Amino acid sequence: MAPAAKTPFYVTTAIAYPNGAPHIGHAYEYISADAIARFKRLDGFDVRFLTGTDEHGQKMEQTAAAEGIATRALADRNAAAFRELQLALGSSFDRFIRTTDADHHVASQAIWQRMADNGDIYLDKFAGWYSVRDEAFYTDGDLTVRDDGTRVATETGTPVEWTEEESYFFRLSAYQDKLLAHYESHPDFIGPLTRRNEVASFVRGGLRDLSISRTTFDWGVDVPGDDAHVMYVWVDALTNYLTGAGFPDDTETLEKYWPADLHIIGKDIVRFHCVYWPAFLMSAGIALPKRVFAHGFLFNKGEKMSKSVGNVVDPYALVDEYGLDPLRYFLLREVSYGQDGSYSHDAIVARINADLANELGNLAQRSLSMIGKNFDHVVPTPGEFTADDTALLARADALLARVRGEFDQQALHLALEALWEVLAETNRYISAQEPWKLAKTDLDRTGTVLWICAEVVRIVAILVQPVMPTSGGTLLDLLAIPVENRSFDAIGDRLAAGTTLPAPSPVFPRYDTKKS
Ligand code: ME8
Repeated sequence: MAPAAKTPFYVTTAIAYPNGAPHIGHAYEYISADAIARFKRLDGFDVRFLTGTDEHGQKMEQTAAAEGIATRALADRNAAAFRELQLALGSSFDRFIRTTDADHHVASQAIWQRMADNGDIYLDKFAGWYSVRDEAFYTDGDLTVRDDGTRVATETGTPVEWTEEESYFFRLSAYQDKLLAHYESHPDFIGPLTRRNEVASFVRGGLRDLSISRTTFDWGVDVPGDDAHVMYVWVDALTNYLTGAGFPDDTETLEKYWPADLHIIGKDIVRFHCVYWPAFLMSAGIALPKRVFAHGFLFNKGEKMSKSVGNVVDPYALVDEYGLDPLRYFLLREVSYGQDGSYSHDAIVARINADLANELGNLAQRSLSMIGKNFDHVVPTPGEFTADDTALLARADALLARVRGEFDQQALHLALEALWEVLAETNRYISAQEPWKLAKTDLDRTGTVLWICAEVVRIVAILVQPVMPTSGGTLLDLLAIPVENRSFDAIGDRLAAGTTLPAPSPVFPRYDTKKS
């Protein structure tokens, strides 16, 4: 029988503005989305993972002008930096899309044309406030007037400028009821719940038509049939998710991966993804993504990162200092995914030493070196199980379902918590069983205890791979698990007695605090 086709799973990140260097907030988003993509692959899905850069708009044009270089040159330089960072973070993306890619222009014009054909686009005059930093329009009610008379967007603190120009408008106002009905009938469309409630109450407050083209600059996608206009950057930016799934012409890819299963974004761009994007898609007659999940913001010791405060941390510096897998683990374990979180040297070191070096590293090292010493590096055959043995194994066996459930809700921190609860239990077990003493009196029982510990390490190592791909793999190497037996469908295969193991070496060194 031919193997059943895998179920597709299409996951995306936001595409970053490459007007500057990537920062730790971007790194956080990439690491979390990558963990989800890897999890789904290991769980048997046909994953497509899209990420990239959002290169059009006034902000890019102004930044390039300030640097005295061509906008294209700025985009090329920084898009490369974003791509490189992802590779350095171990991101397993399938495509790095740049909105300057030719197929993306085709896709953006195609969705525009469909919205126009549906009667949702009209030409009028725009007069209002625009924030270049946010690439967003604001009404008077969204603004705060400073003492010096300048206006800033209240939510983001960015300056706005008065703009008057001919513009195409999208009939967003016509979608209020349809959007509310969609949120109602698809309770999982927006996560976490707090974001869903915020969006719904914003939409209930009424929607104004949206200006979707500009004439005062030309760094963007041309509006079909009217070269005097380029699209508002968010129209083309959001469309990247469709381009990445083959829209409009690669129908085979499109049928497979669209609608997207999950858009991972930060909390500041929820409105664009949960109001504008679904309205554009409804207008164009295209299915809506199944879920949009907004993660929180990352702060440096509780403070917002900013160039003026001088606390912007280069993600490469963190990787160099702590190692990639420990950094990935820290960010996903320490911060409740969906909420804001903070990082600091002390918090990272605490996690490295307590969770990685002690709970996981020590357990593996102790069990494997005792197998080395007492069983000549050959996995012992377990004897009859006691009630404690059976209970511990049952907890480890229940992990896959539990961790899968948490990943399906994007509760990445709870998935890791579940793994570490079982590790803590296993450490209590090994302390209680005292195999180092048993080895002097009862080698059979010693073998059973060590087999159980090694078996728990195997299960946890398989499940931790999405978060720590390299270290998870090293642990599985130490257990001599063949590469083809490292996906989740192999979790139920027990550790094979009689297998010869390589000499163990520590996978998670302690962070030496004296070093810093
Ligand atoms: O918003 N902590 O690009 P961007 C966590 N081009 N996440 C953060 C963060 C922080 N301190 N700062 C930013 C854009 N982010 C648009 C997206 S999508 C069609 C277009 C997140 O470079 C932010 O929330 O400003 C967003 O998800 C991503 O980084 C890119 O932000």
